[in-house]
Amino acid sequence: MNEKKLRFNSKAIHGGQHPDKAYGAVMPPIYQTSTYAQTSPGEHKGYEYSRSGNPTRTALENAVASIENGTYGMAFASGLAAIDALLKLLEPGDEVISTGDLYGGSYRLFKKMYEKYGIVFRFVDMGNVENIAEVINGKTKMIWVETPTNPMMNIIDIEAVARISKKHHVLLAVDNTFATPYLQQPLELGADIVMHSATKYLGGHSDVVVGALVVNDKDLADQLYFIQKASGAICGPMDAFLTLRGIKTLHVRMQRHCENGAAIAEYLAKHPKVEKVYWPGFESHPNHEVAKKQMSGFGGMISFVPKGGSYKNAVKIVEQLKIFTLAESLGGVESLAGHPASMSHAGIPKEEREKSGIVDALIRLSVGIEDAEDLIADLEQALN
Ligand code: P1T
Repeated sequence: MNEKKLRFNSKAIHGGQHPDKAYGAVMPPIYQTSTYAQTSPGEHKGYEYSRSGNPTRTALENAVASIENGTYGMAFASGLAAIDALLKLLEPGDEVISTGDLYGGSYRLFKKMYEKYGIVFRFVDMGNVENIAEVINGKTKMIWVETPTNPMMNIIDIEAVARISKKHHVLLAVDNTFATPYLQQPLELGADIVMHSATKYLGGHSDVVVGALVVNDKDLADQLYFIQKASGAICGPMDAFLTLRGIKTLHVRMQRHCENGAAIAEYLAKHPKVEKVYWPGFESHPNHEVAKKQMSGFGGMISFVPKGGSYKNAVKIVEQLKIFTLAESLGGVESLAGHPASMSHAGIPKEEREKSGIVDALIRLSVGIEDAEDLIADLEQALN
């Protein structure tokens, strides 16, 4: 089977997968082991210690690489552990240009952890890629793009950023958590690295915390495998198994997330008690044309501001929801609601947060795959 030729849905199920060598198990066994017998020092069947490699993790790493149309995959203990590994490619004095609006935990990792090691982060509004040219310089080593952004749903033109990164010989890394490879494949658009919080749509069932990286370049992959082994923030075998099981239904789940997302975005946009809805599927979205070009659908993430909204008012609405669960995270089969200012983005100072539109009244929805009518009825009672 020439895997590269498979279409997405087939890859989600078969990509990088082979029946287990021992008994032909169709799903890779959960190799819950730290170590592997050697017949002589250094002589073994491919695995020596589970920090450097584990067959269940390999199965997940191959699957993620396959669905991202990449060559090398690495799985980590969390999305942030994956970003942390990536940042370890850098040296003191190096600079990173990042999207201004991004997951609060990524921002916190950049500012609170890596700035003290001498890495400089420059946050720019990449809705207009020209803004990158203003800050790029000889010390820039990486461009960090999150698209759609969390939680403002801004869309960044990956191909346009890739032209800039290639011209200046800097790495382009794309956090593909919100879109997933079902909707958007950054490596095909010129990115060097794709990152995932696999905790979200890839896992899909809110039962694991896992991160992943995918690259095509062998040297870059070797450096990242070295960091993965040397720093050790690896994904365990049970979590690898669960994430792999999630990936096998990614395409069918994403289809429904997109349908329900569209229904709810349109419902909210017409609601008299709603001030503003952020969703890239609207023609009025400032980068709708870019979203149409680089994504095959608009996903299930939506943010909105209630009319006359305040912190108190937003909190009251999310407390009233019955089917949407008020919780951190996103991308599972069940619908979740969040209040970015006090939850996912509390790690960003209020002033910075508000510059990118994360006002106190903003509510973020991760639309699940329940019946859209039930979700709409739930929003209706909460808004009223
Ligand atoms: O939670 P973790 O698996 O470590 O992934 C971090 C991360 C990275 N990138 C994006 C775009 C994310 O949304 C996240 C995690 N986000 C949440 C927990 C949240 O509620 O937004």
